[in-house]
Amino acid sequence: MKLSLVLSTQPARFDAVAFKGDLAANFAKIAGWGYDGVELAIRDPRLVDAEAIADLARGHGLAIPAIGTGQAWGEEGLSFTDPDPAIRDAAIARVHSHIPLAARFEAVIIIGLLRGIVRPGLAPGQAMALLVDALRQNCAAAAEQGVRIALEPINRYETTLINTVAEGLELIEKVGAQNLGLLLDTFHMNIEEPAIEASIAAAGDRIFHFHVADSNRWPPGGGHIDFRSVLDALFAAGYDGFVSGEFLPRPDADSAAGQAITFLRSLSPFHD
Ligand code: LER
Ligand code: MN
Repeated sequence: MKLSLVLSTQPARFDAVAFKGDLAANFAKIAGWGYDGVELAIRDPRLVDAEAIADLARGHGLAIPAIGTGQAWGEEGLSFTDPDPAIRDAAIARVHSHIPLAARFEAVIIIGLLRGIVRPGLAPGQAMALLVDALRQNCAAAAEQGVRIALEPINRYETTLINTVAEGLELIEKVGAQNLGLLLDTFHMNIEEPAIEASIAAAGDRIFHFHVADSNRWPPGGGHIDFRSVLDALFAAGYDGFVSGEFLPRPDADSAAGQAITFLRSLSPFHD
């Protein structure tokens, strides 16, 4: 099992990213715990030094399996479904600007809250049409550089658009792009899916990336999700990508990262 941890390249409000800021120190720590990769949360690629990141990744033997884009929503309010076309265009352009970096690191681009939340003044059907249109544009541009895009079903308390795996798969059908798949996150799945394992099986080879946090968004092992059963289902579905930790820094970031890898590796005789 290849494990990674979410790391933000800039300070950010989103609290389930345990590591923010000082990139060099965080890469060293993440490698030191024994993780195999770093998932980067990047608000704007113009703010990062790609060479420095490549050097750090190479120096520590860490892969960069995924790039998260949600901070452009959280910090700047960009979204695919904003009633203002200028904001929608800026969101689409922002994703386009991640493509060269994703191609360089062979990372998937994550679409989480950048899809937005249906705003007053926009009917749900209109929001869905805007989302389909934005994803078609992003997927076409990404395909030219061999990059894949992973849309994350997110629980109902954070967005009104695409809460479940079934809705995600329906959206993929509508978009009709081979390089569009899903990022499944056990925290959201625990809230929205009838049975996590069955939904993983339904998503099958459309699972492009995987986030782990426990039922309370604490590190795996801190809540009541049966991770052995969930990981069994994930690997039975043929998934061979990274299992990426995105959890609250409880009791603190370092302890959470250490506990997560110890717990997940304790399952690894079944998932090596
Ligand atoms: C991001 O990966 C995520 O899981 C969301 O909860 C962001 O709000
Ligand atoms: Mn997530």
